[in-house]
Amino acid sequence: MSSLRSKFFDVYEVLKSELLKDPAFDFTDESREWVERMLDYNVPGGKCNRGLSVVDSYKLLKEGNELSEDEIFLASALGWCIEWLQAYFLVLDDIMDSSHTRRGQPCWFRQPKVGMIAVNDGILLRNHIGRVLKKHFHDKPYYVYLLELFNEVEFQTTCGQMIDLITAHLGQNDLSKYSLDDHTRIVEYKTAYYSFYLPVACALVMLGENLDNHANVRNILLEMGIYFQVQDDYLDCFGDPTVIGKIGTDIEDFKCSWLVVKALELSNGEQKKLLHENYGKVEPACVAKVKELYNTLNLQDVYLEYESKSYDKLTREIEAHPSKAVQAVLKSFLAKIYKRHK
Ligand code: GPP
Ligand code: MG
Ligand code: MG
Ligand code: MG
Repeated sequence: MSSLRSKFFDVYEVLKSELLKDPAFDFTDESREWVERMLDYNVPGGKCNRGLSVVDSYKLLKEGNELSEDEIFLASALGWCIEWLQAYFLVLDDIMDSSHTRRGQPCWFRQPKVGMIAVNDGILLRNHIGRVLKKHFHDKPYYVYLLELFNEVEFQTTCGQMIDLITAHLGQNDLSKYSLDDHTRIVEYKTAYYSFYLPVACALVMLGENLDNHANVRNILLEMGIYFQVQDDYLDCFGDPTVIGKIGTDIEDFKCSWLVVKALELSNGEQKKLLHENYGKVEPACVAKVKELYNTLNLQDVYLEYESKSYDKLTREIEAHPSKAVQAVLKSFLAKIYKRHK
């Protein structure tokens, strides 16, 4: 696996240099240098779980057959398309969430001389995906299915992001309106499709599979994605910023986070009043009061229980799948995120 990993990272350099050769950047060295710096800053610095999962899943689905160099390259290139998609979402999400840091460095839009140019950089990152797919997959019989898949998943994520953002308005009107159903709908769309379904769907498409025949796999991956975003919401408040690489902003941003939904469920009248008065405010004293209430309500224990229950349920569902190869794909994905701290 480790050589697959190092080959995966080599493919980043190949794709980057192809994209930088675009005639659009022939006019000025500054433009090419800008794009290179923007890519290096935003694309490869994360855990690359999504991208690597395309290669891992493809290999597991091939059930022990050695992968050719060509297959490794193509699966890696698809994995990088997901990492490009993720970079595009994160650059824009950090602006929308007024975040400060990402992957242990300032958010791209907070870099001197970047600012709102980051919006255009986000669009450029998205456009790069189509160019990579065209260059490396144009002659494949499954090319059109890949395009449809990336388009559909981008649409789902954008809808999830919209609901995430406008639900904050609902909470501003009346915080007690936040429910677990709202939360689940938001996170299925904004996170689960692109982070969990997409990598496995890419591997299946490359193998010539019809995705309509894999609804069961999709549903398990979506459930895993919901669990992953609950972890993200938890780490936003209780994670160590030096480990997760970002400073949480969910309380300040009035987000319909899993933690506030649980807090509302467990609060008495007085505690609800405290939440109503302090949630969604940027003042550090208000944020501290919300965090103090989360501690009083023992949300850390509530989360630990949720985590082990979700793990057991997902494991049972995975083990009920008829294919051992598919089980291996899903289990390897679950193992990557179970009890994560970053
Ligand atoms: C994660 O939400 C969801 C995304 C990054 C998708 C963004 C989609 C767009 C169309 C821009 P989050 O805000 O909780 O993530 P993080 O905690 O990493 O900021
Ligand atoms: Mg965010
Ligand atoms: Mg967000
Ligand atoms: Mg978050």
